[in-house]
Amino acid sequence: MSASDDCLFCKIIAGQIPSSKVYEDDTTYAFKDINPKAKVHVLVVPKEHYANAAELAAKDPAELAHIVSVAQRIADDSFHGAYRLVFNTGLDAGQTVFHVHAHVLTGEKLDE
Ligand code: D5M
Repeated sequence: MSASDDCLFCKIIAGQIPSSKVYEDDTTYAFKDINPKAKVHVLVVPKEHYANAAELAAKDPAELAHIVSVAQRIADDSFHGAYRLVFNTGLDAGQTVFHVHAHVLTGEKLDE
């Protein structure tokens, strides 16, 4: 699936809405969350539009694995490789943007 016209994160990836970029490669984009819940809070997204983690896992599992490796790299650079990875999936789990994104929380010791 390609960019969705009314998707906030597709617009961020396309540079139509500004973001604080942390990492980018051919398939993946990472940027600082606008409402950080940890000292370092980065969103890692595939450039292709998938609604949620389950859809990404079904259609492009290699990209899902790549997102985990990008999260690891961010945590290696920020906090000796320790991090929390969250995919909110569905309205009732708090998903507000329906372009799959991994929340990478790191940069400090996290509450249990
Ligand atoms: O997470 C959606 C996340 O997206 C939430 O933590 C805020 C963040 N967000 C929303 N708009 C922006 C922009 N413009 N830049 C950076 N971060 C943003 P969810 O899991 O869907 O609740």
